[in-house]
Amino acid sequence: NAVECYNDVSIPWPRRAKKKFTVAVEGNIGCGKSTFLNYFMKSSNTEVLMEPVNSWKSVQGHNTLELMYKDSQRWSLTFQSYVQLTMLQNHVKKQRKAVKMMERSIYSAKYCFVENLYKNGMMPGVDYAVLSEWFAWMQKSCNIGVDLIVYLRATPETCMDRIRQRNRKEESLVPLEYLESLHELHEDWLIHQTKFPVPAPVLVLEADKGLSDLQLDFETRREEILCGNV
Ligand code: DCP
Repeated sequence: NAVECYNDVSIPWPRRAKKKFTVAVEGNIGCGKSTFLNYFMKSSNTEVLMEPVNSWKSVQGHNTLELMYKDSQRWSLTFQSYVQLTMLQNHVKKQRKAVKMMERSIYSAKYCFVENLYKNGMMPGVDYAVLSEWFAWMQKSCNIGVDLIVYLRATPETCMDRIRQRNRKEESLVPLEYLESLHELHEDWLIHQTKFPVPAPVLVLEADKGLSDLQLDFETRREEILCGNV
């Protein structure tokens, strides 16, 4: 199958590259996913699906991201159900190139973000139950497979600095504790692998580094990232 073929280094690269491969790029808010994706966007065999954050800010004129941060009890379900829809659209989107790279996935939306909101009392139990039912159904019924997860692992403090620097108005209300809680959920899911199923092998990149050092890592690990030889 496609994954085995990508892992089989005895097959010459151009032939391996003809098989389809999906990479999900995960990590906390502000960890540098966009930088990573912009870097790999230059590879001719790779198509990049950036997170549809702009569409979340304008759903028929409604800024659902802002609503969620302003009153999470009221608007988390609205926001996260729209995130789930746009993620699903990206998962099932027809892949034209050998490698499809996605910013986040339907998995981190559920296992990290929805879980965080619920566990910290920002999402009512009934909303969590409805999202969970949808998620379980989509897992059974839709093609949401991922072949590799790249985890950009940064400390919550680094993420906070980067969020402040980029100054996205909706995120002015994000406290450090929110990032700490999200960090723990990413760690539980992708490093300790105790809490939720991990849908693919995980490649970890330490993302506290400065941009030029990080780009060196991107280059060194390029073959693993694009071929799945973790
Ligand atoms: N978000 C959320 N729930 C999700 C997905 C995202 O609440 N299921 C929020 C968190 C951020 C915003 O949406 O406020 C953008 O999320 P990302 O962390 O995915 O994207 P960034 O642009 O912050 O990524 P990076 O800085 O790593 O490039």
